[in-house]
Amino acid sequence: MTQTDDCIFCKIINHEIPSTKMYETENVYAFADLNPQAKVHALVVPKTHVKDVTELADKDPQLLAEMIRVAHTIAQETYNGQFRAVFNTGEDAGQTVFHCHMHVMTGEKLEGE
Ligand code: DGP
Repeated sequence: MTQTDDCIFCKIINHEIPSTKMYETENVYAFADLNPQAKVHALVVPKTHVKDVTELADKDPQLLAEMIRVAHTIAQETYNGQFRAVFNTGEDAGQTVFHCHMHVMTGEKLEGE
């Protein structure tokens, strides 16, 4: 079994598990979070399996930059271009799915920091 066989986000990217698509490029998929924390809450993921953003930054910084551009596009299409981006990195930081993902929250004026 490869690392990706039991990865829920790999299954979403491969359409083995349904999701609400918000945006897609050749290398990046974005879909609605199951448990939204804002009016618009997307998960932006690289299509290749890497466990977290630190691994992605080491292996493919251009892909990380592409994810930011996708976040900006979603925020422009759904709101005024402004958004909050969060990468939970590691169990102690609240990461529960170990396929790199960026939480992108937008669609309204957000409370907190
Ligand atoms: P994190 O705690 O940073 O690892 O966030 C994982 C997020 O993934 C969490 O906000 C809920 C979301 N999530 C988990 N499983 C699914 C799923 O099957 N579909 C969708 N759309 N989101 C999911």
